[in-house]
Amino acid sequence: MTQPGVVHLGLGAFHRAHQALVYERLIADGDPRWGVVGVAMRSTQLADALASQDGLYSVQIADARSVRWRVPGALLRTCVAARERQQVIEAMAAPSARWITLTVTEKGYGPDLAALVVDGLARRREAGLPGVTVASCDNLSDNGRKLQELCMFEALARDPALGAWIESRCAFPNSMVDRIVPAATEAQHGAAALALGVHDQGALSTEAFWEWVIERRLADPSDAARLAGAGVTVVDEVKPFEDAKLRMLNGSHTALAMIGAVQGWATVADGMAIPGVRRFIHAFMTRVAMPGLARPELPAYRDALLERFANPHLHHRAHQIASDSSLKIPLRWGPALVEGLSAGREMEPLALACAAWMRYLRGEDEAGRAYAMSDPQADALKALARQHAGDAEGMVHALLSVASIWPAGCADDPRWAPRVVHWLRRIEAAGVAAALDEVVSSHTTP
Ligand code: CS2
Repeated sequence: MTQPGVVHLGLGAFHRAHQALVYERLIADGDPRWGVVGVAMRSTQLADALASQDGLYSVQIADARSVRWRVPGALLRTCVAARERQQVIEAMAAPSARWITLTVTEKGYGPDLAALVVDGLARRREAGLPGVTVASCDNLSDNGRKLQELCMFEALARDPALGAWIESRCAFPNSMVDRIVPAATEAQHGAAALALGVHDQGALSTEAFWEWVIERRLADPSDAARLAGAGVTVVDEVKPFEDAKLRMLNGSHTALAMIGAVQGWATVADGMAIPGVRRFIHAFMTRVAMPGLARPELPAYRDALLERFANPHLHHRAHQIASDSSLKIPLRWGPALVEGLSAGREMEPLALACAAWMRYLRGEDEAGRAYAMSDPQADALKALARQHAGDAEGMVHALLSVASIWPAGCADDPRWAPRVVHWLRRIEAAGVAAALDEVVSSHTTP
């Protein structure tokens, strides 16, 4: 009988098309301890829809080579943290619980999250239960350590003994997870109905590729071999993998999202079908993201990413990726910018992407169609862009001075700000497509 061994916080599409399949594989391999209690943080609709389907949903796995469907069975039950907080705490404090995993997005890492996790851990301690592995799986660098700090801060404020228990019994590994999973759409529900003959309100679509790299820092060290057996990479140091993913995949994604929103194409695959866009992303990865990365075989990693982005089965909307860009840019572009500046590297593709972000803040594409922005700072950023409309230098200075997004000093850095001004002017004068061609052809390989 499958046991609820994992409490997963963040029941979005990503978890259900990635980790839920790994847990299912572990169960299928004969270890029943990987059943999942799926916790939606706020939204009730999906959690209830999945509950009404006994936790079952379909995943279409498609790329150029094949189209397959899976119906993972690892999700045992669902609940909603905002509605059933007590149930979440009890799930974390159940004797069967061994792991807490999280995909709560960049903006989820605040005191509320820490309070929830620490409530669960405190209950385990009171009940004399063993510690658990608490694995952040969000696109943050050093995600395990960040979560650990957040939880330790909360625990120590409550009771030093609780802090000491968490420190000695629980493990917070860093981890990098990767699989492109677009948000579910009505169209995907329709595709599932056609292929499987069922009405599935949880239907998802993803690519064949997946990767999960986790630090060897687990509450139960014997889990390392189990995870490895299911295809997870267990390593001493996640950083090379995390850096490569954040800068190459996510960094390119954010660039694509900005360019796509401004040019008005709908999905990443639509953009990748335009030769100039594909050449630009190749240049962005090669010239901006790859220098300084330590993941082995970067050119092959880049080429595989270009193929993944071009996968026509994935209807991954540019505007979905563009959401929360003010939180994503510092993680995805910031480190390459800081390192590039200190190494004196040319970073024209990044300067262009940065200018495209500024153009994106106007809120309408090149054909004059308005779009909505989903970003906690949208109003303030749009106001800044509006205030400096028609004044590229003023706009670049104002926007690069937003300290929560850009590295200190870059608004006045003569190697950076004028390059962004240049590309913003080119975008305004000639359009994004022409600017992309210019940045690609201007470069002569050293
Ligand atoms: C994307 C990611 O929406 C986004 O910001 O860049 O969700 C990306 O698809 C995943 O990290 C891929 O593993």
